[in-house]
Amino acid sequence: MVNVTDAARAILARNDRGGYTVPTDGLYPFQWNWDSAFVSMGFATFDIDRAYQELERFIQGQWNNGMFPHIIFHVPSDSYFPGPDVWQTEQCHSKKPMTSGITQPPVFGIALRFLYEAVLVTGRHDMLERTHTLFNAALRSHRWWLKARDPDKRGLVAILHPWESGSDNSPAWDEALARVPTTTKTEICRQDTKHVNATMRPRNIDYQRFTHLVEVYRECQWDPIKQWSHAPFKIADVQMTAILARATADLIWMASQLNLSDALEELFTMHQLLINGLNSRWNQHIRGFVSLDLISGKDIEKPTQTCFIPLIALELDSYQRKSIQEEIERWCQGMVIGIPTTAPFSPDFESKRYWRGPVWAVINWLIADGLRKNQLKELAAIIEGNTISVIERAGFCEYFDPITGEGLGGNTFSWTAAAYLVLRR
Ligand code: 9YW
Repeated sequence: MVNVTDAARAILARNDRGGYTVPTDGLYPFQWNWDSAFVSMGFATFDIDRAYQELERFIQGQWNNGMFPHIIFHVPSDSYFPGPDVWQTEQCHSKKPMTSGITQPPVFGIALRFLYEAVLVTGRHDMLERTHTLFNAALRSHRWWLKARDPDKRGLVAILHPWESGSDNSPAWDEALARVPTTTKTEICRQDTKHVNATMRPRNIDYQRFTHLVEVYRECQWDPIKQWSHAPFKIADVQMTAILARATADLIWMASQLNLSDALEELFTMHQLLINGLNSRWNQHIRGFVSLDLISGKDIEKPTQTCFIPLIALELDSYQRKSIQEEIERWCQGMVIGIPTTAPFSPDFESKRYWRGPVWAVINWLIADGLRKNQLKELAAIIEGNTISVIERAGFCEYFDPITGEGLGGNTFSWTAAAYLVLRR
């Protein structure tokens, strides 16, 4: 029998395109933002140089204004829509590589600390310059987040496109997305449904709205100020804010390790702002944290995994801890594997459709980490154990049906392999 750890490493090797990793063959042929951060942590469990390289190739795509784009198109490929011809972002960065025009969750700072901790264990002294370069890129990107996506200083950063959340068709975005027109000037040539069954993917009408949003921001020439005022979709997202807050805490740790006192002060201020923002989003009824629709002014009370992600950044009080523990256990009742990305008792739940129910290994990784941080170690261990065993049974799939445990979407997925390597340590 093949050793599963070896198989996970083999997936990363197979998806390696020379220093960067594609999420999977065919379906996603470029370097994705948060995928790469998770993947670098997977590499760090056995090859620290390759782990650094992953982040180094990624920052080649950083924009002049500091933004980390969601996709870096290192080499051309026509097997993905929308490609560079649709985004047209050339003026925003120094020519090559081409990139998309939106961002994704800033796991980068979390990964950087993970990698640097691995460096400290090996006692290598030759990684300092490389670490400084990555730290500076991360700091610039955090400054971009605060300036471009929280201009009103709420302590909550906003997404302007569902793709930015990384949970593209989550029910959390339904109401806000329904206000976005379906009209597009671009011909939509979906490639994803050539690789994966359409019933497991976002719907065509979602793609029309996704494309409409791209066109609006392209017309703003990707200027963050214009985008902010023209955005037809604007959500202060607790998942994004929590990842940014945690990454900021990890950069604070990095800055103290590297003796960067100037950066420390700035990072402390940033961190406090985000923690205050997140704390203000606790919702008693949902028993979790809720995002805010900045256009309607309404709280988004949909039970999705985003409600639990703030655990990675916050220290909960005992009431919140108990509520979240009970809520996660309730969501997992009767499931072969948790945690579903939409509560099974919700009318929006679909066990096979992408971010509307299926279990994602990296989401479990984040939530388990947040549970540990909040002294809920037993529940964390159960979630980690279940994630490991579903991967061992079903393979390195993109996501899993919580009711049956079946592996779905693309297979041979890099971040699922990385999650396995990190959780199995
Ligand atoms: C897309 C690569 C990406 C992930 C996202 C996931 C999906 C589709 O695949 O996005 O076209 O960008 O929703 O979180 O980064 O694995």
